Amino acid sequence: MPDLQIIGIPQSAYVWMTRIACAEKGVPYRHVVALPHTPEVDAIHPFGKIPVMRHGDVTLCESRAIISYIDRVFDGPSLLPRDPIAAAQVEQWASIICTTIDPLWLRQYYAAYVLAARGNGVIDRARIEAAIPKMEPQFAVMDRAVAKTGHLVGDSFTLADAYFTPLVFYMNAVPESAALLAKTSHLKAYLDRHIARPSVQQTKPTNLVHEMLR
Ligand SMILES: N[C@@H](CCC(=O)N[C@@H](CS)C(=O)NCC(=O)O)C(=O)O
Repeated sequence: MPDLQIIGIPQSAYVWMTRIACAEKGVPYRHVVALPHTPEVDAIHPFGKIPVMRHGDVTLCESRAIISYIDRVFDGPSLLPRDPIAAAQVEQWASIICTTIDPLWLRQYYAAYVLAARGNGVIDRARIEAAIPKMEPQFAVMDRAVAKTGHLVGDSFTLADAYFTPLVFYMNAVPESAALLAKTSHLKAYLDRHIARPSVQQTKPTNLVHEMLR
């Protein structure tokens, strides 16, 4: 079997999700650290986003497509339940996380810290203040979603949790969202539980971009 490469920086939530999926399945891979819009990424993703994957002659982009390929090609436990309804519910949450949660929590809110760290160190407070009132109801929805079992679907760790845990981790890392998280009944406990998972610990990024502001 040729060498499997997961390409992208470890701080990317989508690279992290993909690496959690590999670790859960026990699939060995080489992590090639590369920023978005660099030649090895642009060669695979039409819009230069990470992660991208190489496996012999096979190249793929988009975390969900990469994880789907790895799940079918390699042996090991799947993060998708066998039950079709539960599997569809996992896909439903993964889609909601990518299309609704991530654009607000990471791209709008956490990006204020990333942009400050990469720029002049000044945090755009208006960007944060605009995001927080929109985040509050989403935190409440996600708090309810994990209330019953501590998982998004069923009572075991699925791909939905592999997609969600990195986002909650980032929310706990910066002050306004950490304060929101501290007020939740279940979401902080959800993070504490899943962050301790070996697959999550083994792949957890260090040198977080916002830490450069301290
Ligand atoms: N839908 C993509 C999202 C990937 C994504 O947005 N990656 C970010 C890093 S976390 C990126 O490459 N951003 C650069 C850009 O959007 O130009 C996936 O599931 O892989």
